[in-house]
Amino acid sequence: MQNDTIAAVATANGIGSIAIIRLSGDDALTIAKKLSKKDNFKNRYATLCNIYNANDELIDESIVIYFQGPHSFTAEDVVEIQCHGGYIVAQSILKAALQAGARLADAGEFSKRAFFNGRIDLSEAEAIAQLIEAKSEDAAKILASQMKGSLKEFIEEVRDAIIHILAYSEVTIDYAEEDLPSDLVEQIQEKLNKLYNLLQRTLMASESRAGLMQGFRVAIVGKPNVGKSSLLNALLNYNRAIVSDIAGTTRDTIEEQVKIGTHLIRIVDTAGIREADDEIERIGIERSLEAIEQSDIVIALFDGS
Ligand SMILES: Nc1nc2c(ncn2[C@@H]2O[C@H](COP(=O)(O)OP(=O)(O)OP(=O)(O)O)[C@@H](O)[C@H]2O)c(=O)[nH]1
Ligand SMILES: [Mg+2]
Repeated sequence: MQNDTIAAVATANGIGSIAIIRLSGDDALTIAKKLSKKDNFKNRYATLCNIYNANDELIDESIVIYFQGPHSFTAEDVVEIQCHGGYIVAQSILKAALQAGARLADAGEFSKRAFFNGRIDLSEAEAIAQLIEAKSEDAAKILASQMKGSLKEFIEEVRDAIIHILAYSEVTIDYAEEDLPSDLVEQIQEKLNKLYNLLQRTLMASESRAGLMQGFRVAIVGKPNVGKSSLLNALLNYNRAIVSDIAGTTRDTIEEQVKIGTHLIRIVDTAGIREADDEIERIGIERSLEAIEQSDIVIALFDGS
């Protein structure tokens, strides 16, 4: 059933000042009324409510906002319950909402409904999904503009250009006998070339942005004892990896995230590369070589002493 009412915790798991439980569908308001024992919700107004579970026990004091469809994210009736942050409270309210008739939303189901109800197109839905996971401020800026329709506009422009070219081509076929401009085929060729170059440039720009979007992966590699783990620890500002003057200390790859400037970087410390007799160390060295293959940037360290 398309219009059953879905519910989910919209905020990340963990401790925070608030958490949000979101409901969307025909029964969203009815469920909110049941949980709060209030029935005076005004469209787009924040209402302070006590929220109760199915046994009539108080779960939390929360702010409830009702967005009447179609003027909501999904274009359906939507209710957002802003409760105090923390895993237990949000999960208890979600459970109460499910007991009151909602169904647990699938991953991405709110955006899916927004898409099927014509609130957003696919490029915008994709931008929302990626914006949440943006790994740099620059990526977030690009995705925010995509969410507001910049990619959609670009695709529409390309589509219009293709339709234009198609119309020119059909004229040359349908009215071949007529007195058409002699350079019509050249005109079509020129338009096609322009479009081809534009798409090629866009594709290249999109590929060069991949690191920006997904976060750059940086591997620190070198011989044993050159200070790879020391560099990782210095970048992270805490002693994540064991450092010692014994060559071959790091056996396995160690991956961590670190924010450098406006970028979130995945940084990988690796086992020092040498001819190793030890089987475990050999496997570690193979992983170092794999890390080189999989990284966008490789920092090769050498002992300068
Ligand atoms: N003098 C000096 N010693 C350093 C420097 N960086 C690291 N060391 C020392 O060099 C030794 C090896 O450092 P690690 O960071 O464990 O070296 P690694 O490259 O991770 O070594 P493996 O894990 O065995 O491959 C330790 O005793 C460090 O204290 C540096 O810049 N100068
Ligand atoms: Mg090391």
